[in-house]
Amino acid sequence: MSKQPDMQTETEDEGDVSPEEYVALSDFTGAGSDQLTFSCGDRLLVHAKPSSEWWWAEVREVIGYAPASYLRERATDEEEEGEDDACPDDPWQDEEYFGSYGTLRLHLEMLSDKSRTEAYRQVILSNSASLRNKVVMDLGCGTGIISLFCAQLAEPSLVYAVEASSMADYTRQLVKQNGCEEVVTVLQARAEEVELPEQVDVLVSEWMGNCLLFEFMVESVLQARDCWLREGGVMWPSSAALTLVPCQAHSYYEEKMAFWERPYGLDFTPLQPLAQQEFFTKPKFSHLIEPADCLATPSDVILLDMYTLQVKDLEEIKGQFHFCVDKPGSFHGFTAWFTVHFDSLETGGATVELNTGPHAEPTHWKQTLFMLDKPVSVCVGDSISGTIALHRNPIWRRHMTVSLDWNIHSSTEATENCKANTLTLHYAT
Ligand code: 6LC
Repeated sequence: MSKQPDMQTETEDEGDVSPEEYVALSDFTGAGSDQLTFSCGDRLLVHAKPSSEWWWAEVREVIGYAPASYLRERATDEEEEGEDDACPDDPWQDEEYFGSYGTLRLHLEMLSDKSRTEAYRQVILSNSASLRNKVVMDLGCGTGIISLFCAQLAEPSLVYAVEASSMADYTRQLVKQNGCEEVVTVLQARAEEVELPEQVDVLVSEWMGNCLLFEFMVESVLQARDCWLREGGVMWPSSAALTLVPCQAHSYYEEKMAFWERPYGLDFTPLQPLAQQEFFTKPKFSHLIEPADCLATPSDVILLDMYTLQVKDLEEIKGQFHFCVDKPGSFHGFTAWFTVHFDSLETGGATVELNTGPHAEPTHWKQTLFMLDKPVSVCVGDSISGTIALHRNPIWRRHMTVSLDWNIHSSTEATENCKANTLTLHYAT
């Protein structure tokens, strides 16, 4: 373990602590002058680890921040010779991932989320007639709530409840306890490896992560669709949208950045660049934005069609935005959230929606906040346009980097920010 940089004196920094050697697992292009750009296989010297996501490192005598998840510790020369691939043992981190779903904490959080759970219940209820005699697969069933709704509110012929974690043992008991064992079959397996005796009419799953895609459980759903969904079968959810809005975030900015201006009457502003790197270069996942902090009308930037989306499409997903500021204020960042839609099994039947945005009931996903380096004051009529790109981490398959590239055009010449301001920000997860 290296020492935390904030515990070092300057002399220690230069003398005692020798940098650690790391190897780049993949290419990375830095955004802005304080992030490094490097190629797969490059050797980096890591000088400090100010946060778990971004390290202060050196490559070819250039110093800057590098995303920790792109680096692996360099083995000794002898070990290095024997290694020909840089892949970690488990890029999906399945042991840790399914381990956490083997305990109750996350299931309690998901089941306590009324908007989420009621949305799935509503989907089953409003399609109960059409679900009669249908075969359903519930992918990642957890405690089996969706399968139990199917069995109790409709009359499917069978529900295959697939769950990879050890929770599956309990799910089997819950199915029995609620008298649904004739209809619901619990299979403890990764969906990618499960063998079903037949194809299914409906593939239902609650796969959405923070900022929609984090965890990338959606890949398992797409693979199951291609293997097990019959021609003309239904996907629930059927589509998903990621929505973005430019916003104010006064209290978060105060808490993490303005704090350093005059704590206890002292000037701590030299710490602000560190604060920026530590707090603002990763998304803040558990943000709840007030509708009043939206500076423009939110806009859908990415739309996913669950029937046509392919696993390879997940590597890089891009969207565009063009916002017209309708409220003067401090532009602190962008907030993102998602909405999913469930098509009806009946033609012309009503669609069910699960919306995780600020105008709907809060969910356990909350919203995701991406902070800018510095706030920009904006006026009514200014326009903020740009692109968003979700880059799946080439090594750690459940992670992604979000890049926002934006510029502001001021509506009034008088505004100090009237020049176009283009900036790309990378947020690593
Ligand atoms: C749902 C996660 C549940 O789905 C959790 O119980 C986890 O163990 C299970 N799960 C995830 N991926 C798979 C898979 N490939 N095969 C079988 N079970 C799986 C909530 N998480 C999100 N909505 N993100």
